[in-house]
Amino acid sequence: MELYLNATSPYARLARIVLLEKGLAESVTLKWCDPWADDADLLEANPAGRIPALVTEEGIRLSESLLIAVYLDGVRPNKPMIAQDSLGEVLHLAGLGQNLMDAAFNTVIARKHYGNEIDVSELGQRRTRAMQRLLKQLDGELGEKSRPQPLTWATSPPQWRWIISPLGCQR
Ligand SMILES: N[C@@H](CCC(=O)N[C@@H](CS)C(=O)NCC(=O)O)C(=O)O
Repeated sequence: MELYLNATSPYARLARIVLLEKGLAESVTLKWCDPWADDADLLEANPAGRIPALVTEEGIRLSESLLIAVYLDGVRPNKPMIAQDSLGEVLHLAGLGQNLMDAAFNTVIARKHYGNEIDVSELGQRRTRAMQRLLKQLDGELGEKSRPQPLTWATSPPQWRWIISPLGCQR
């Protein structure tokens, strides 16, 4: 398989985490690219020019991080990460997380292209309100007790540090 990615995309990171968790790291060639530079190979894999994009062993081209995650979770003989009886609940939480990621990512990209003042535009304010609601909802649903330990540079296994370092986690 081939995975198109870069070092900073939260969406590509999601796909790579599933690869690692599923024990599929050895089965995939990582294709580092710049999605903003109309990379020809990436456009072949995903005409939208966005990462992550996955080309399967059969040559099927997949896009969209959650769809890629669902595909990878089904790859055999490795055990699925999501138990069938909790699928609905897991996808519900994944959807909230994905919406949060979209709002945060679009905020960053809009600032990069139009300056920080874009935050006070109607769309900028909508994204801010969406992030506030999503964080509140996730906090409420996950609760203090079930929340995993915060992932920091010190507490994370070395092989995960490349993932958290671009997130600005403490070193
Ligand atoms: N909904 C997509 C979002 C993917 C996405 O926006 N990727 C960004 C990198 S973080 C990208 O490739 N942007 C390039 C572009 O939009 O042209 C997913 O979940 O995979």
